[in-house]
Amino acid sequence: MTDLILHGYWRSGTSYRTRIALGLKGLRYEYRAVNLLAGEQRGHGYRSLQPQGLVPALEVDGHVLAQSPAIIEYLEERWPEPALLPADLEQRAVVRAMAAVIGCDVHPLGNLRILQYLKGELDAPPEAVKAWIARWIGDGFAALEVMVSHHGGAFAFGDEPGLVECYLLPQVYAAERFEVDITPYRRLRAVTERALADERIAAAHPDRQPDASLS
Ligand SMILES: N[C@@H](CCC(=O)N[C@@H](CS)C(=O)NCC(=O)O)C(=O)O
Repeated sequence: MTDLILHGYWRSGTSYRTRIALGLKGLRYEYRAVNLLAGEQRGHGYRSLQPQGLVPALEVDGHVLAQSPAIIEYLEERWPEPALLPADLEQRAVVRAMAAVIGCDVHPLGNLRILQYLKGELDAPPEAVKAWIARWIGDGFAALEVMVSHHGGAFAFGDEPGLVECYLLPQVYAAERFEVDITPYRRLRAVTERALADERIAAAHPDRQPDASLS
């Protein structure tokens, strides 16, 4: 029996995406909350696990894995079934590209430390920060909506939930949290709703985490 410990934070998009991947794989894990608002991620204890001071980190049989894309790829390679990626090589590249729209080009721009920098060091007013968040989510979602129209079925790619849902759902959650209008993205909303009806995915939702009361 593999010993898995996930260090994460309920509202963190990268923790949420890792929880979805673990859930889709049917893997049980111990959850250890890192309170980002209290700055626990920057403390010596957590940094000794993840030198960047970012969640998530996954301990697997005593090995510490960092960076959610690397963690999710590890899960896919170690536990190939059920698969998060399609078997076909070109299709795998498409799925990775769809995930990267969020993982590389949207999520990093709305991260806690980026927003803290805009508000603090650049003294950006709240409406400017809100516009910043909406701008990058809007750009990414508009592109992903097109990609889903090309490759989607019941889910973002084909008819089963997989890697794209791991990335998409947390970003939709963040968009709603920051009051970004997502009504134009009909397909993304439909995929999200369908995915949340799957208990393996629903159990990963921020509101269902033990640290959900921390704000
Ligand atoms: N590329 C990293 C990003 C991790 C990341 O940005 N984590 C955020 C939460 S979603 C975090 O720990 N933020 C803490 C901070 O900004 O101080 C990954 O995918 O794991």
